[in-house]
Amino acid sequence: EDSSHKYTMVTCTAPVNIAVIKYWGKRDEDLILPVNSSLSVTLHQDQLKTTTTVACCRDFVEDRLWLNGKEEDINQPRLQSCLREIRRLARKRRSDKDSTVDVSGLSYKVHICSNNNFPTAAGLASSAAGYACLVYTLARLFGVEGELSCVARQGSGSACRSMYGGFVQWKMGEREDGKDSLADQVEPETHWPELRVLVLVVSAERKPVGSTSGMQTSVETSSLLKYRADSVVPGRMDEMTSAIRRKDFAAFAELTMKDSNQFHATCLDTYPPIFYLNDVSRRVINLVHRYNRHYGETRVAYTFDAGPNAVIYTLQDHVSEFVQVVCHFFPMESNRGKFLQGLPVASTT
Ligand code: 2P0
Repeated sequence: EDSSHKYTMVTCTAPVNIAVIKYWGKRDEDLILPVNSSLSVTLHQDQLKTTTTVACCRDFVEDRLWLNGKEEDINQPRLQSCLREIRRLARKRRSDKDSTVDVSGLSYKVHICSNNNFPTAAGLASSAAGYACLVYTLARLFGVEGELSCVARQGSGSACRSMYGGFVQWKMGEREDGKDSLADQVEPETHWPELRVLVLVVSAERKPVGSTSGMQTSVETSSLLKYRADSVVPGRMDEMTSAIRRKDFAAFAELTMKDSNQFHATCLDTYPPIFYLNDVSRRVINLVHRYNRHYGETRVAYTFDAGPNAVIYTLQDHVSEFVQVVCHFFPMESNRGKFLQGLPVASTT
């Protein structure tokens, strides 16, 4: 039998995470070190996710990558960082363990195939799930275990948070080498089973200003961003952690909305300004506040990332009513019966 054609293949999935305390701004562009800590909720595995298959084979002549079926440039620096880091950890582990172990497989080239079940680059955290999945899958293929959020972070900042389920914080860290800029779980996915996430797809188009260049301009030009990072986020991280631990929805929701609003305010304070929200986004914001005011309590929260799509946090009991309200105020044909694997998705364009 010709053994040269043998290949090893691993497939993994990683879910999207939606930040409730936003990451915006880096203090180190290469290592991807943030100017503030952030906190997010990782969605359930079978909702918005990336699926990645990595194969390695002695016959492969170069590393290659396909994203949603289309071949992409493998020489992107962040992709190279992740590949290099995982291979380095794999070598280290094998040489620590048993120097006689065959390490030839480590020099094999890999073919990576990655698919999202949601629109890429529409502000739906596709790079977070993508890099988390890539790093995790490569680690499985090469037999690497342990702390990997540090590697995922070097692919995309928000990716480090998708390495864990449930409620996850990314601690900004203090070190220059980034070794303490890691994600860790605040509470597991089982902690707050009534919590629900709704994604209102306002637009599935690519965003005009990418997160990486957007936050770079914000760091350079926005004094509000500096104020936010130094004086607002540290307190909010503590308050948010406490609200989550207590399962205090009103406190969680209010902090989430305020932090989203401050993030978009820093975008507006950036020069030239960055606009991620559109008229539909703003109508959703008003609708949420009117809905909460109607009940005299905070039942629903919105949050927006680097795009116009609204992410809604609410509790199980209020999902169907709020979906009805959204469908009433956004009466589009495409809204009807459009559910993404149990996750209600209201498409408004
Ligand atoms: C977040 N966002 O905390 C924030 C809120 C967008 C708005 O993390 O340059 O794609 O790859 O580190 O992680 C988007 O930024 O940026 C992001 P890079 P990333 O989810």
